[in-house]
Amino acid sequence: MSRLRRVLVLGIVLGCMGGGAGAAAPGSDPSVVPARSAVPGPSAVPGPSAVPASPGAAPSPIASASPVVPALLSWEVVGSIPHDTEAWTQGLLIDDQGRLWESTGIIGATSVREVDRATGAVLRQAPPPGDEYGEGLAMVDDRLLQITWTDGVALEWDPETLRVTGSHTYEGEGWGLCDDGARLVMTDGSTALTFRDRATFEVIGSVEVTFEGQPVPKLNELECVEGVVWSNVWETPFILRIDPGTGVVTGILDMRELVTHDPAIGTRIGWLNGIAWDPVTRTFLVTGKYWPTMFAIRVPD
Ligand SMILES: [Ca+2]
Repeated sequence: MSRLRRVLVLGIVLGCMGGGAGAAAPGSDPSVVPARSAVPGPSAVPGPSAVPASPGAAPSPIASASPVVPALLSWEVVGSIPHDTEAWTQGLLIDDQGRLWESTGIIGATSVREVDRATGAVLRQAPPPGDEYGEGLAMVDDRLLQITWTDGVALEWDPETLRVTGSHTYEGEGWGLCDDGARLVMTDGSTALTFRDRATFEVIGSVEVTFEGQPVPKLNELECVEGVVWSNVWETPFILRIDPGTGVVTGILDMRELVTHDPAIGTRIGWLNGIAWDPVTRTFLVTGKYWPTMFAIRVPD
């Protein structure tokens, strides 16, 4: 295994398991601060320093079978727009009318908002009906569906009025959500992609996601693109390309360069979250929690 591949494997499979989803920033009070609002410093970003000097010191991430080796995907920045640095980004999508939608989290700061694709300005936004903690967002036909972290409710929003018009309940946590046109794909902080009925939100299946044979925890914001699922991984600067039929990670976008691209990124938090696919330009729009910038990214086929 090359040095770079070892960095990525450790970062994805091992490094991101180290802090725990409930790890709070030093000095913070986890009883007060929501666990996922913890703000780790930039030094926590997995990097070359995470590689043990001695190869023998590293736990072997290789499974006994012959796992698929994910491709290290190339990417380039082809544009950027400002991003609201008060937005704890949980969901990002571009609908079939070309509108950009974002879901933000944190109790009291949760919203569903339409964002101007040219300027990054928030055009419209609305809070949830209660103190829900917003998470992933999907456009299902003519409604926006926003899941919540531990509230056990998926809110249905009318995108024209930005009013909540219905809801579904579910067991467990809600993290990321996308609609592949036939079913919803959801994450809950575990290693699973859960598939749900688009109309009833009932569970219709699931698959465990593996990176070189190892389960990947903390799968986060999602994007369904042409039969493939792209996923952020909480507390990492990586995006995974997942085959939803097998759960196998087939590719990885190493976006550490983006985290350090703008000095403002990382002053509050460096973690990447938010992926929106634009089928017209065939580019992704990506950002992070509290990031000052959204980047348009082209990933060659
Ligand atoms: Ca998305």
